[in-house]
Amino acid sequence: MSGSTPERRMATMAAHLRDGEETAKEGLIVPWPTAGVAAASVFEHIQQAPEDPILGVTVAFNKDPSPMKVNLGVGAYRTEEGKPLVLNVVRQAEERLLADRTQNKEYQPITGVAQFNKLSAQLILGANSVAIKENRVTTVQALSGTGALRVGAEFLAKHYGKPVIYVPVPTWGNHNKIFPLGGVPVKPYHYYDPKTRGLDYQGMIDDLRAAPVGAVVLLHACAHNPTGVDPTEEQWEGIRKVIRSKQQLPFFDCAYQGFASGSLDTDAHAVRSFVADGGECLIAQSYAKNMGLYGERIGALSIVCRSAAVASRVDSQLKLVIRPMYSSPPAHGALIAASILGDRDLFADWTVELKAMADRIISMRHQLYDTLKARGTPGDWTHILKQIGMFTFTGLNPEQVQFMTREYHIYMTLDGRISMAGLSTKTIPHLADAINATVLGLQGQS
Ligand code: PGU
Repeated sequence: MSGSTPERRMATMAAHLRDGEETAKEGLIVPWPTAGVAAASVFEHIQQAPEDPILGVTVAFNKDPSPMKVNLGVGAYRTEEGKPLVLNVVRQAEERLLADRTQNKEYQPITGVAQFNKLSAQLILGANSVAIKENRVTTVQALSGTGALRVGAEFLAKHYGKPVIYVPVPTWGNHNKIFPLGGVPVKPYHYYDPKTRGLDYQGMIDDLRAAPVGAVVLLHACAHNPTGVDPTEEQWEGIRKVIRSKQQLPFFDCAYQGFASGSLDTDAHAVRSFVADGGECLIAQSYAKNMGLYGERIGALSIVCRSAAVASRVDSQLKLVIRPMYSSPPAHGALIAASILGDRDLFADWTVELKAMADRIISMRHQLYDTLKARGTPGDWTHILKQIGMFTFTGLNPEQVQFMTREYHIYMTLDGRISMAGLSTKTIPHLADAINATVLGLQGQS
């Protein structure tokens, strides 16, 4: 009893403190991690990972001190001067946002900026879309195209009975990683025919017919990456019929709306034809390329459903996918995109700037083709003219690519893809020299 007087308690505390000091002095408390045990990192076993096949090209490019180097790896638009481009409409939208003192930095809802979602669905499906009018479309803001695909994958893994996705061969390499990590295994379907450097339409149709009923099918909405080969409208019709007859679920990856033809509506044709038949589909949209908002990470995932009631339930479940992944998306890119999409004048100016980017890419195709012809480079290079969108799938093999990088400081992905948007009138002769040399020099060795 007497032990609990305030004096005694103070004395006991002081003794504890002294004990602690003594213990430290005697070296019994030793700062971690030098305490007797081996000082190896708990991460010692970790292997150096390889660079990303696409983004790693930029890493290698940045390290090269050569003044003649050209980066044709990443699909990012460059001006004639080889500089990244910030669209005028984006600058204007940002100025408006900056001047608007009602803007704050609050959290966005889990599904993002509502106005942005509404306008994104309209952009891809059309302002008069019946599905939108019937409230059958649910749209969530996403971390650009990649984020939209990832959220879509996890949603399918959780809620769709046939979580397997068929992807074209070849396809954007990240598809093969995003879907399995999101819980949806990937299977291939024939797409590109190296012999014709065009679409293997029959191979594709046969594979889709052989794929299970209900399988998910990944389709590049336009400007197929990496091949630049798209089905014709007639072929899309054939593809649509097979997919619908087998009750398969189309998942459109739409990263290049406006870049293929220069027209937003023309490039939305395939998606709209699938929505017009009343069936369901998923659509991943990106504003990286068509608004040049690469680093803002702004995109959207839309799921077109049979009824408004289903769409509303789907929306509620998408929130449960997003909340534990990143809680809610960043506001800035969505506000820029919504300002442009929602303003008649900015929208009109955007279409002009977008067309100018698409036209410059097309003119690069002609210039490269003409320059190779003028050099007398062996081979048929008409695919440079025929393929569309940001990329040309040259047909050059990995040894030829490595030769061009080593000898000419031209950086591109090993599959022989070049980003036409990275070329300029100044750099085309250099690229043509490199292609000419590699075709002449290494011919017969591959
Ligand atoms: N889908 C396709 C078909 C793409 O080509 C890309 C970008 C994306 C989605 C993802 O774009 P977001 O930036 O997430 O909206 N592909 C480019 C960019 C570099 C990369 O690999 O991410 C490319 O060079 O292939």
